[in-house]
Amino acid sequence: MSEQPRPGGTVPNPVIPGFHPDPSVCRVGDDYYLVCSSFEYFPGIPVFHSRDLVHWTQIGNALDRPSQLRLPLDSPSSGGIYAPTLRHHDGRFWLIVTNVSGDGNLLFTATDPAGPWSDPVRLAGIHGIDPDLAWDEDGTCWCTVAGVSQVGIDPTTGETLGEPYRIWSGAPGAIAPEAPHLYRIGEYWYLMIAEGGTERGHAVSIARGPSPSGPFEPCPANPVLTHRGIASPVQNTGHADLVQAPDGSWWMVLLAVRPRGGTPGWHVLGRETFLAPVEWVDGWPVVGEVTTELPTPAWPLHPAPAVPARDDFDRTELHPQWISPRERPEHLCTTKERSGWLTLRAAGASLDENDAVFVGRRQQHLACRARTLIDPAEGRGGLAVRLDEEHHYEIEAAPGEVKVFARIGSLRTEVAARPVPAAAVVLGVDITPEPPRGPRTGPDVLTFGIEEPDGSFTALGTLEGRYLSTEVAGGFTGRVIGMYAAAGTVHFDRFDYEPLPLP
Ligand code: 6LW
Repeated sequence: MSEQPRPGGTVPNPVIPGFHPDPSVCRVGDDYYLVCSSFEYFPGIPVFHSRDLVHWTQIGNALDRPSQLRLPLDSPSSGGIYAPTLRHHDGRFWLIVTNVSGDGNLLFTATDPAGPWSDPVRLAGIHGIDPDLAWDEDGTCWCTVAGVSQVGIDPTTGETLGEPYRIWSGAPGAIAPEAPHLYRIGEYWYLMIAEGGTERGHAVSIARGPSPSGPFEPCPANPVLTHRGIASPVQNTGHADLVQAPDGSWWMVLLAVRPRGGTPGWHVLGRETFLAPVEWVDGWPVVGEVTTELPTPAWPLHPAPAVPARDDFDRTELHPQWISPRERPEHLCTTKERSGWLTLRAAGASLDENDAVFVGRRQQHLACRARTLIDPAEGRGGLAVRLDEEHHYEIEAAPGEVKVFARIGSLRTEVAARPVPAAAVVLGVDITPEPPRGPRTGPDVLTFGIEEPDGSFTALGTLEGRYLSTEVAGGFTGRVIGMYAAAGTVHFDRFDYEPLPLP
């Protein structure tokens, strides 16, 4: 289905909402592909497809086998998979990424970006994060990492062809020169990086030179993008990649956050993928405004088929949106045991544990609601909003009882308890903006409750959203909403996720 562009209209930005940071993009013909970081979650590296740069459909996860993604039980949340680069070269897709929880830099290839992706080639000689791949005119493959340093590699064996050396470090004194991407554009090689750290000081800078290794001359207008100190609903802009559309126009994908509330502002959806137009002036990129709306591009739009609000668990394979911390063995998580239901079997005793059995999807809207029908006859489990092991809220069902729990840092507390008939029960959460109450207003509130047989919602406990924000919890991810097992075996008949209107 295609839609004619609306001249002068806008489309929503972020183009991929929710915890989808460190975007890397490439185009093959009329098709764009994009990947993001996935940290402690399995499967890893969501892969998206688009025909218009605006509407993106998740077509898989690049790392969907344990042989590709090892996340040991003791690996911390916000460890794991950082900052992939996706490129198309020589008829193949190439994906290079760091697993900071043990395996280091890894290279994967595929002929179809939806998968299957190869097993990893290890790059034992490359030690930085945020690896980039670029091929020069002679066919040499250059790997550039945060710092910023570079070395030639043999991408088929992972061997380094020499010693890595420093090529540019961005603004003198700036922290965290990272996220390098190298491009041949016109007569120059361009090296684009992020700097200033992934928080409010985040920025994108660029330099150019005569060869992939420089010497590099910084852009006089650096940083070419930053929202430091700028009044905008979109903050932390950085970690970007460039792509050219078939009509010759240039575009940037980047990460940014949407903080809300009073001071200091809290963001709860993690770092999201935004799109911005780019013009070239005197051989340097000038980035258009990054805000919550984007001028409609000058080509027909191809709206992606919406992910249905309800997952009935009627297919034997889970939709690629579903992710789990560290691993998801079939004996603990399956749709094959009870037809039309997701069955979870407890390992860890609660979401505080690294081996907790949890299957969730990213929260992608500032206001939304989730419902799930759980049969707890053989165990205990529920519906949770998770940031990490130390920051999560949940509503939990056991036969005849429902409880609401909050874990904030080292504190764990039971918020509410209520007897219910010993039968399947619909658990729910409504996430809505916190009503204004001055400078300390938080981002949102989460109301947990149960759906009664007549469809009405009985609230059992309301909790402040700020404690499930990155500004409180730290780390690199965002909220994930889903189902878990805490004891025995629990079955889920369906999961509903719907955006709610913002006031
Ligand atoms: C990533 C780095 C960054 O490796 O955060 O914002 C790190 N940029 O480039 C984790 O996403």
